[in-house]
Order: sequence, then C-alpha cells, then structure tokens
Amino acid sequence: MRIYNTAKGIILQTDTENYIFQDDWDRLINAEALYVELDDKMKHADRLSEQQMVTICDQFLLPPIGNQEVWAAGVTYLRSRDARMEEAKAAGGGDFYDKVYEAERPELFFKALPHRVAGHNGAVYIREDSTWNVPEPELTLFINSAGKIAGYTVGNDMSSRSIEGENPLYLPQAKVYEKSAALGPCLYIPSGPISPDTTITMSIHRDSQVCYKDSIKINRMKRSLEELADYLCRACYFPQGSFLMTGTCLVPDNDFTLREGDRVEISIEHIGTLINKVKVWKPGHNGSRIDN
Ligand code: DO4
Ligand code: MG
Repeated sequence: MRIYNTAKGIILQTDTENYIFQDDWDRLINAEALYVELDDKMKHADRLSEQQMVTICDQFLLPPIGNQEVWAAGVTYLRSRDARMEEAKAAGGGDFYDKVYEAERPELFFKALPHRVAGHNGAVYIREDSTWNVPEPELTLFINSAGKIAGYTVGNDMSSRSIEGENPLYLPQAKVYEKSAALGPCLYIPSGPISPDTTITMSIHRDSQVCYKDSIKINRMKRSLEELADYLCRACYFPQGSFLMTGTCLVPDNDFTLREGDRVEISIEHIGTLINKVKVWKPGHNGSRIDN
C-alpha cells in the first residue's frame, strides 16, 4: 500500500483502488500496526477515481513528512566510497571514507528539519558558494517512534561535492541548507520488508536532453537497513519517528555538476518517482530566498 499526504486528506493507494480519509499524519504513520490499520481504513474511506486522485495529487500533494527529523547514512555503497575518496584526496581526507566503509559503526548525519524538505515537483537548491553539486538518490526509511522500519520513500540528499571535498569537517555545510533534501511522492507501506531486489534509477534532464541516467539494486548496499535504523535509534528517541536516507549508490562522473533548470527524476520500484527542479539559493537580507 502507498499513502500520500495531501492538503485534502490522506490518500491510500492499493494496486487497484484509491481511497481518501482524514487523519493526523504523525499519529497514523506511528501506529503500532500500520499495515493492519490501513487495511481497516479502506473499509470506511471514500473511494477516489483515478482522475480524482491525479487532480488532488497535482494540486495538493505535500511531502510525506510531518514533524520528523531527517537523518542520512553515508558511504554505504562502494561507488560512494570511491567517489568521496577521490574528491577528498587533495585535502588529505580520502582515508576517512575507506575507514568508515569498513568500520562496524556507520556514518550517520543530521540532514533536515521538515521545513527544509522539498516534496514531489518542488524545487531543490544548490548553494551559490558551491562549484560542484550533485543529487544523491537514496532509499529512505521511515522509522517509527518504537524504532521499527514502518515505511519507505524516495529521497534526494542534495550535496556540494566541492565543499565536502575541501575538508570532511565541512560536511554539514555541504549537506544542510535550504531545500537540500527532497522526499516523496508517497510513503510505501508493505506487509513485510522491502525486497533487496528493488531497483533505484536516477535521470537528470537538461534542455530536453537526458544528461545522466543509471540504475542499481539496493542489494549492493554494504549494510542492512535494520543495522542503520538500529544505530540511529541507539541514543536518540524520536517521539514522532524519523526519516533515514540510506546512502547513495549512483554518482555522476566527476565532470558533472548540476545547473539551475535541471530536472532530477528518482524512481524506486514499488514506491514511485520523485521529480524536482533545481534552483540556486540566493539569500536575501532577511535570509529568505529572492526568486529571479
Ligand atoms: O560522507 C559523506 C556523505 C556520504 C553520503 O551522503 C552518501 O554516501 O550518500
Ligand atoms: Mg547521501
């Protein structure tokens, strides 16, 4: 089942039907037996036609997040380790990435509060003071307040490779800024864990051309999803649950950097496609963005 957070209510989608009902997003997604509760909701919810579903999602779709923190795991795939080692070599920081890839403890970092998260069809930003920018397509876990993986969504961990490569201690500035995280379009709630055979695909579109496209299966990850969730919840309690991006496995070649106007599309089997337009963040005198 998939649930969509919209300004008109919560849409529940099965393989054949769409329903809408009213509920509190944070309460619902933290329900002890979410799959069973959604199954029950279907009996009382209003049915939507395919056309109604499309219309509501076009106009009223919100990111699938309420009051949760967003965290991210790093260097969970070999491709990410290699890319970071290269970008940090000149600054002498390359070894850190190899060490964390092999270590028992994973790299986990704070990524965003809900107001910095873009949803499906929203804008993601690159920093004006960064010269090398990439999207990072990541399977993202919803971990409920009991510390259990209860759902999955598509995530984009927008990153500045120039700032991160200059010094590993600049990681928070490379990773945390306005709308540097995107989540959506929905939360996928299967009856059991997501299949390790699941494929992630990312394409980047510029001037009506596809300038990057690649896919990989999540079974190429070095760590298990449960291991990442366990580390996150070891010394942090999340009363409303949390989102955890699980690391990138697709990295464009080193001569690629995002530009304003690019469109990033990330698809994960079973979940759907998250689409975001890229913009450059230009802070105004009061800290808000000046749109050109
Ligand atoms: O260590 C830096 C960040 C790594 C990351 O975001 C990733 O591997 O996805
Ligand atoms: Mg990442």
